[in-house]
Amino acid sequence: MYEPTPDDRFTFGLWTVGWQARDPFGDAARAPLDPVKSVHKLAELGAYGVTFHDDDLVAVDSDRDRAIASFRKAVAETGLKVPMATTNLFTHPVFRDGAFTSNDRDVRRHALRKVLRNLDLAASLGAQTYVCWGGREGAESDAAKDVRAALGRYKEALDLLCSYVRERGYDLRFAIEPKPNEPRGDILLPTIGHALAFIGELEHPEMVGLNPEVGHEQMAGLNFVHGVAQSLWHGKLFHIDLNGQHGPRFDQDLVFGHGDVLSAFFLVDLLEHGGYDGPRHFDYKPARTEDAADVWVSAAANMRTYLILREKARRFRADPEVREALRASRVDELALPTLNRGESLADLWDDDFDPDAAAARGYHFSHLNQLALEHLLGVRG
Ligand code: DIG
Ligand code: MN
Ligand code: MN
Repeated sequence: MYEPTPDDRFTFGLWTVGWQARDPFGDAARAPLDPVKSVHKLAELGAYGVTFHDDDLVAVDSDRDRAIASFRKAVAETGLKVPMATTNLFTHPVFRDGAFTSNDRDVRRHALRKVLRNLDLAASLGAQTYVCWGGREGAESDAAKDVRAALGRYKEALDLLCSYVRERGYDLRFAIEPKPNEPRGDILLPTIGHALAFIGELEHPEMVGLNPEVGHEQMAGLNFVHGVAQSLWHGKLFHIDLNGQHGPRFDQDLVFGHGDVLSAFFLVDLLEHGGYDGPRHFDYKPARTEDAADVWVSAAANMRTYLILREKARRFRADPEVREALRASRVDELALPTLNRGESLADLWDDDFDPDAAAARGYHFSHLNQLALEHLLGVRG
């Protein structure tokens, strides 16, 4: 019942299963993983597609043409899609003060060249979304970065990249991925809200949306489901990074559902019933404790957990007692405009409203939330 198929549209970044578990306190715990092997293993597990940074595919100093040819061959053999691509603008020390917003103009020009080159490859592989995670765009001290100028450079970069895609006629849209901190002390465009405001200032805002990541909003102590709902409300949920996180701390990139599982349940409920038809993309890290074989156990766990939560959300929505509880909590009434059709503000004064009587009306949310929890815990539905 919970066996993934390509119809479920699960995708993985090459950098996830390929993570060698190197961290600030320890050397690599796993050997490098050939992208070709990842493509075949993910296909075996039932994935729909694979995504990549330029450097995941073409390791520095490797034979670019050969690496790309073997990746194309593996993707063709397995039938995996490549819905998204992105650029590594964070590993090489040249980006230590950022890429698009480095104080060093030569670095900013180098970053643009690196993205332009990978946009061509992404388009040739059929990608439709190009993610921009500005992990190094930020600062550790306020004196070091003129944030207004940095945002100007960020806008300049996105505007140039959008005009390049338009000139080339690529079927590509950009998705900004917010994150509050790590690796920089403070990253620019730290949350969904900041990124949405920024997009509104661009030359081609219709070409730029969001790639929110579960753990990144939760690192900032924010409600990820609310952030995704607002992204949907703006029509800006172009892509999504699914993983797990235990609240405000370092970026854990846990298997999906292995952090705040109640939030994961409501996230799946929103994605499945809220109008998002994009890939269900996992951007997670197999724990450093896992050996090479268990990397695939963790990859499968992401998809299985999503499918289990999808079925629980379906049963939650179909449960007559839940439907009655939603009505009792007047959740559906929020969809009613506050003014009736044809009414004007003057009509407001005709209300016969007793604030004390209204204040006495309960909302019955405890019962509703307990029903959700019981569906999640498997004692209902
Ligand atoms: C980290 O959450 C970032 C990078 O892995 C990548 O640039 C992006 C793509 O999903 N997520
Ligand atoms: Mn992350
Ligand atoms: Mn991510």
